[in-house]
Amino acid sequence: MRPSAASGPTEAGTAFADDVAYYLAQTPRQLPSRYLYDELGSSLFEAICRLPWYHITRTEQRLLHAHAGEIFGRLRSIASVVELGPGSGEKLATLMAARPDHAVTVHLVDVSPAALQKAAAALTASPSLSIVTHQATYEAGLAAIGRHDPAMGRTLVVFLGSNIGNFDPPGVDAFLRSVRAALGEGDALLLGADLVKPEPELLLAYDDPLGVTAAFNRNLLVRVNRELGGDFDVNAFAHRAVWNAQASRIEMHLVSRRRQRVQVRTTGTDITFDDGEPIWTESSYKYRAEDLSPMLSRAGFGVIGQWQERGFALTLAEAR
Ligand code: AVJ
Repeated sequence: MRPSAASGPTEAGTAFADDVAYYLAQTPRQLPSRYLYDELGSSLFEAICRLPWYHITRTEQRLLHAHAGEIFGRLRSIASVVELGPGSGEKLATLMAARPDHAVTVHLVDVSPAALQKAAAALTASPSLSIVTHQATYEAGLAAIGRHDPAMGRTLVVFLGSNIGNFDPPGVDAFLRSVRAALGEGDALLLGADLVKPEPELLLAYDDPLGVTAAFNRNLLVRVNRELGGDFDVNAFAHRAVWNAQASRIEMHLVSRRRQRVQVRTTGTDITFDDGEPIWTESSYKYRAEDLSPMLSRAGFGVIGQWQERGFALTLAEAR
């Protein structure tokens, strides 16, 4: 079936400008990680997923392949699957290979049109799936799906790749509650979460020897220059990944290599960076497997299955 678009962008361009103006003026200076995924950024992220030092994607793919049948077996009559942030669509394709025989509607929710297109294309190979794309934030997408298809039967929300790691702890609670609020009792959530592991392993995954993650990070400045008329000297900012053990997160920064002035025309930004001053571009939280169940139950979910491999956990939880 052809994918159809149920919702479009809402002033995406001005949101970017507003966020850049706001977050660059904070102490410490920041840029939100959701803007890493323009077309080039999405391609660079896909390259990251193939790096020998970045295990999340492959490990999760193996877990999905091995346990998809069991996952559907533990859920009764799933009529809709909603994936938040589908990326390339490969993970969902693996999961859906084990789907029940009856018709299933797949909703893909992502802010990136490039990602939606790719994911929809990866799933069109399965002729019995109806695919609906929603170019929207997770929350707006979930709300739209509720309105779009009120009598859709049981729903499985899929949130994979440790995308949850981008939320800070209060954000996780708010996010999981909003997912729960969009669901009814007996609906479910499949969550992929990367686990705490030795620091050298974590650092290699976020500062790889090929420099792909560095390119992914610095592309944010390329995007600001292109879309907002910025004059960032991209070579004058270095990629840095640090493990913040206390907060249990990897942080990505772009560190100014010298004292320098940067202007962004559209946002009226005019700032001077000190030598060594960072822009904080991403947090990637890592979990302990035993923390996931309490985190889910605070939001109204009960864990009904968990599968682990190589420092990664796939958790299936039911709305209660
Ligand atoms: C897509 C947010 C799960 O945090 O591992 C990869 C993004 N950043 N390398 C992650 C990312 C740097 C990724 N997530």
